[in-house]
Amino acid sequence: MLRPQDGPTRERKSLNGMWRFRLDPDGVGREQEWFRTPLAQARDMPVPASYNDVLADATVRDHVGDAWYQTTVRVPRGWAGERVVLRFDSATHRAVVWVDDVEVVRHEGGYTPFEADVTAHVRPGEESRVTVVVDNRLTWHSLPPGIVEDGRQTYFHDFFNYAGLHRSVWLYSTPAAHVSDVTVVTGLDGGTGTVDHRVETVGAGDVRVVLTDAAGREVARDEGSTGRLVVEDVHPWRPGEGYLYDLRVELTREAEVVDSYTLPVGVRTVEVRGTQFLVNGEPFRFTGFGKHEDALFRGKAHDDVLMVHDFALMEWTGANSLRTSHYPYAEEVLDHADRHGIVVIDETAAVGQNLGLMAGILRRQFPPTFSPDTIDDAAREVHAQAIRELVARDKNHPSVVLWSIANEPESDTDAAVAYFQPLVALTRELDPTRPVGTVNMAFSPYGRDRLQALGDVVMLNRYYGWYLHTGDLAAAEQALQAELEQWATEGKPVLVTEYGADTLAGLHSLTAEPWSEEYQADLLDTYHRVFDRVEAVVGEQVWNFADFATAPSVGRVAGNRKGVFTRDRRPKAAAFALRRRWRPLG
Ligand code: BDP
Repeated sequence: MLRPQDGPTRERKSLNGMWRFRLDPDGVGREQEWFRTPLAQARDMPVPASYNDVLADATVRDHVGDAWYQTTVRVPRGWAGERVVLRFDSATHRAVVWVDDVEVVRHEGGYTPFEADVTAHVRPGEESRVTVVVDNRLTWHSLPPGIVEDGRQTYFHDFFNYAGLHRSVWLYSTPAAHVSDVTVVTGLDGGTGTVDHRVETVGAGDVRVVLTDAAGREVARDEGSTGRLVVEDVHPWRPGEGYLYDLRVELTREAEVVDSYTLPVGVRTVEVRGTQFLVNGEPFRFTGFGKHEDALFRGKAHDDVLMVHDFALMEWTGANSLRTSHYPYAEEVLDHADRHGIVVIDETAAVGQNLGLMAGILRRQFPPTFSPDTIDDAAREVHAQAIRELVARDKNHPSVVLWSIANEPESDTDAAVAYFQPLVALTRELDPTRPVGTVNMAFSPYGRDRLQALGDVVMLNRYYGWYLHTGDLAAAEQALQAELEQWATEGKPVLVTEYGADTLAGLHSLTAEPWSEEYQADLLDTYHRVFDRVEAVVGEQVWNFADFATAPSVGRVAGNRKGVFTRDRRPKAAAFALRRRWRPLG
């Protein structure tokens, strides 16, 4: 799915800014057709933002159900005769959209874009009313899953259920005949690069593709909707150096360029060979973090300032990678990673699919995780659609090297295998060029887990020294080493996608005291000693980059404190420890 862009044949108009906003606690707005009139009793709400923390109002923060957004937009006069599209970069967790009185699109899933061709419903030069109802309820059929009982929301993942319009909203134009999709797959053979392209179009015309280097010089061109461009003396994209070419895709009729779309392209390869993870044929070792889209006031809103700052802090630590735990991030993040050579593990919003674990944590009984009463075949189809949308959105990003289709699902039952087998197969079918896997949790260690066998890499979240052997790093070191040696026998690369300890910034201790800054740094050092002794370990991603908001719980102090930075991005001692390991030369 192509992002909107400005170009010779296309224009964008941002709908970001102040919208009108109203909660719908009784769920009557759809029936009363609130979209037909200016939203009554509305308050101001900035977009993009999670609505939860913007106002000083607990009913907004803890709202369960529908919330309404409304704005007006004047369609540029110059767009007469063009195709006009309304696009939401995300709406969490599901939405219905009206233009004036007409429903134009509905979408399930809070972290991927959706759009509607609204040409028939707008008039260039005139104003239109755009109304969106956003529903934040999590059910057995949503990703992530949850349950609503007596108006209260329970969920099974460890981050706050922020909702709203978290990302940009656009109105954009394209010509009626246009480029509707582009897929590139790149290859390297010595100093020669290849860019295979597949272009989809709507309407009559011929396709031409032109590849230019970062200096704007043309390096290859081709005619036709599929083909291979060959780049001599290629400048590859590589971790640490986000070199990008531009692929200009044109739809032409005779001498006229009807539509033009420019896609940044990084020429690189990814391959799993034995226990190695190869980028451009060379062993790659992941350092970095599991992150969250999370910040004060704005919740999960995308924000360029915060993004650039977070990448600067990651670079300061020496991180070369991140996992988009636990949902697809804003596309701006992937663009930035592309440009800066940061490697990304791209994850779906499948988190909390383990009711056995939650029974212990929430102290209540649950039916089996994967069953006709819980996560069933219909839920699996929602998951499949989320994978389709993720791959469709992110397939062309050189930074994305690995798909993670679930975090810590139940993984030791026949039902789990039956649920995941087709999803792994689907991911491979949609994208045969990237490895795929699921992330394993500690209660399904080697010998018990049955999902890692399905994936191309082993991904493990481990908390020895925190949830297990709390305060005893010597025992943690032994246990971690023993388990990693077992996983190494799988013959696949092993990535430790989470390890860490909750830490209250400013708490210091001479002894091995959990929650102190020294304990967090010592725990990371302990893990690193073990990683360096087990050759199959090719990835270390600390949990978490920064402290983040969660639902209230006795194990959380105003959120999860496993950040090596605080929520306002101040370093804890562990940040310096990581920098010493990942950037030994400063
Ligand atoms: C892991 C989860 C992650 C949690 C983390 C923790 O993958 O989302 O935040 O544990 O407990 O199980 O801090």
